[in-house]
Amino acid sequence: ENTAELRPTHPLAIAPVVAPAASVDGFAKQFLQNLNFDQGVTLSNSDVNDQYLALAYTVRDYLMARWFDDRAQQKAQQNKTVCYLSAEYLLGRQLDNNLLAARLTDIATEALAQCGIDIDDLRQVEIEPGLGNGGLGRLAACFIDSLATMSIPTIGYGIRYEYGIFRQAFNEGQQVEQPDAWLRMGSPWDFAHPEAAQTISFAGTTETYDDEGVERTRWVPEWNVLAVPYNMMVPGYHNGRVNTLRLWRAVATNAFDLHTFNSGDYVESVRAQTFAENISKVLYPEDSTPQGKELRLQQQYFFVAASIADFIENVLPDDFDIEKLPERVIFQLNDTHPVIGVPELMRVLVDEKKLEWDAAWAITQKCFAYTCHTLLPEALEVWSVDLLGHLLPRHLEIIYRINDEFLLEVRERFGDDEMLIRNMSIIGEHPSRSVRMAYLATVAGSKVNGVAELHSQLLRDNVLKDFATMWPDKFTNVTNGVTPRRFLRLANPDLSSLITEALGAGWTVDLERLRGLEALADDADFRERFAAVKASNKRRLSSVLEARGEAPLDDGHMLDVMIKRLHEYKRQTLKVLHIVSTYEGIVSGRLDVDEVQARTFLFGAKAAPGYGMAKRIIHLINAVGEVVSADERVKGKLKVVYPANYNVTLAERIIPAADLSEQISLAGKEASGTGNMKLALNGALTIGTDDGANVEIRKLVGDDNFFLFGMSEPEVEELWAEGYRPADFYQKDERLRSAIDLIASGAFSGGDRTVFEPLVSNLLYEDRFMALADFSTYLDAQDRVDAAYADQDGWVRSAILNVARSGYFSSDRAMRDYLDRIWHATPVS
Ligand code: Z57
Repeated sequence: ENTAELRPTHPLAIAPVVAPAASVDGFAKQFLQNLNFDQGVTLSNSDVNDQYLALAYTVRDYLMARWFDDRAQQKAQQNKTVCYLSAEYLLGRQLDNNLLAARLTDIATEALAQCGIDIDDLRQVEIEPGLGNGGLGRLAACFIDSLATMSIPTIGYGIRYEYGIFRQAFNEGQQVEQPDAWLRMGSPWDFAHPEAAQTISFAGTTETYDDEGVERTRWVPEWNVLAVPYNMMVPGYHNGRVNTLRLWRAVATNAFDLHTFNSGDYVESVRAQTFAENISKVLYPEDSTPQGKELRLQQQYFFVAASIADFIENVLPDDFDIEKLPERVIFQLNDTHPVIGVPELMRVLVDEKKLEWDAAWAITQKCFAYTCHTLLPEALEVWSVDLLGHLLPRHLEIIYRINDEFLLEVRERFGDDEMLIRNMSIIGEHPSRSVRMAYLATVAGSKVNGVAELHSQLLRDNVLKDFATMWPDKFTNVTNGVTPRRFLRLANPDLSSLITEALGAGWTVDLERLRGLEALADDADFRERFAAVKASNKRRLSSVLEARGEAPLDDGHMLDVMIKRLHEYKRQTLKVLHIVSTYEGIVSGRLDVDEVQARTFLFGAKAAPGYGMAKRIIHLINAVGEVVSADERVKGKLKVVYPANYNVTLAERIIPAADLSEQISLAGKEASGTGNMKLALNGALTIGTDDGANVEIRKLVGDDNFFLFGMSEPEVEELWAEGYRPADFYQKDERLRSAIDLIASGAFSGGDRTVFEPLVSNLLYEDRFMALADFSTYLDAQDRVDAAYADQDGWVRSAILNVARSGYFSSDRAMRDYLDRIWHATPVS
């Protein structure tokens, strides 16, 4: 940042920065001032967006002094800083979170009311920064919230995409994607710092040179781009701490490509600059299925190289001894997306700081730790050697050397087992030569963790087995968590009040205190109040849906929700088969409609734009919904609601209203899940497989308060090894046959049998995620759900116990685990 030493003489410039008065008048004054002097409008001329922006500026003003302090302290202190490296941060709306953190909600509400403004109207206009796809990006946002709340010096580093996750619309039941121009109405929560830009280079060649008798290598890049940081405040909850989220934006340098500039083609060279600026243009919309596109590798290197340089140059003191780097930083790799940071730090240490290779490698290994978020083989990122070597020639050389030395270590340890060497090599040879980023991260990292107990175990047993044999102590687990501030305190204010009334306010930062609710599960009066909160949350959701043009929710319906990315392994089709089967039961007379439990099935899911099967499943859900919801024979007992564009904002409304949480992935495929935690914490009961964090949720809430079904992971493996034939299940199970036949008959596609044929064939002949094998136990479990729901008292009791026993899933606990097991960083006072 600003390195020039300013010597102000005016007394006001020397005085410490102070926040505006924390009073209704102080707030109103600051708000009106911001409206006038920053938005440039009078109150009577302002529109709701002006007012929202002025309100955001006002909240910022209250946090600013703390932010200055914490950044100054960051530079001065001796503490270790957690640098969270993540290509995604799915933040959700900022206003309410920041008001809450700064204890300003009531003051702001009253101050605005005195100006004739309903703060709720302003809340509505905030466009959430959707800089992530799903679980992984949302996890990063929860983590930085918890770290700020725990006073851990943290910098979140990432990319300021100009377009976040696409906006989803439906056209005749099919997904269409629209660009998410989230910056269009202004971005009051971030601060550009062009003076702190980093120049990031690409391509070119490497050469050796004589450096006073020492042969060294240097990279001679071909083109470059400026990385301009945008800082966002990350306020802790009620602790005065304000950490920083630093997101990088790509801006063309004056001479981005020396060749075109020197050729005299001025217009072409200016046009070519847009090429550089494309780097931070758009978030890749694939969740778990990397595309291997060059632009994506550019994005990864762009933000990681800028972050490492920024930390070393701007956060560490000027005279810092680089050999002490591991005492001052841990770079946490959020999946493989930032793993190119490993050879980048090596390049900085060896080529620029001129350290010996071995010393540099020892430092690098201590500075990185790696979190793996998947088990799906197609999700494990690999980069073709050609592409990586073209874009980052020096980094490829460094990766080769890391691999050579690593494979020597393997030989020393295990002998010349050539198959083992092939299997463990960071460079894969089949189907083509590529860099296995998860292996690079595992070799380089001080620790490797999975995101739930089962997932971490499967990593050790399968995906990274040989590495776990070699370095058993490197592997650990940290079960994911979610922030109770956003997902309970803010999203569910009525339940929060009820809890605070019962237990006091401390639960917001000490979620295990929810245990105190256990005793109240047997209190009829408390159950009644708890049920009233759930009913009121459903009405609130109903009006949100109505405002989006959906039908209102019906009273007396169980709200059965499946909200997550659309992916075959998550098995939205299994949910559809349940709906179709129930519908088919009613119309065929197998089920007495008057005996059927009234349910609303609510889906929220985006599909990656290039994922054809996922898009077909969306179409099927909408098509089934239309037929089932409208069929008079169903007597309104089954409704399907699928609001478009599920995002964090909508999640905050759906989760508090949910009765039943669908967590039905094939065992061994969902690394953790975090929606499952949010729903349990808000008193939904889970119907789920023994997968990811479901295992831990069930263990904590108890079998009586959880509906388990389906094969276990070892059973899945066994059936798969035997040779899975989904058609056998179709033949054997009459309910399944009828449901699939109904879809195949064209009943949901206006009689056209071709529309869903690819989907039906896929189920019958492939069914990679074994929906048919788990169908019958799923239906049995749904019968148990219906029976349990019929006893409302018992259901509410279970719901309360779910809340009471979900305190473990706070991201504060997850952060404590990272701190103890991986980071060894400590809070600042
Ligand atoms: C993503 O959202 C997740 C894993 C990935 O490899 C990628 Br890429 C994106 C998700 C997992 O699917 C969830 O199971 C997990 O809860 C979440 O990451 C956070 O760990």
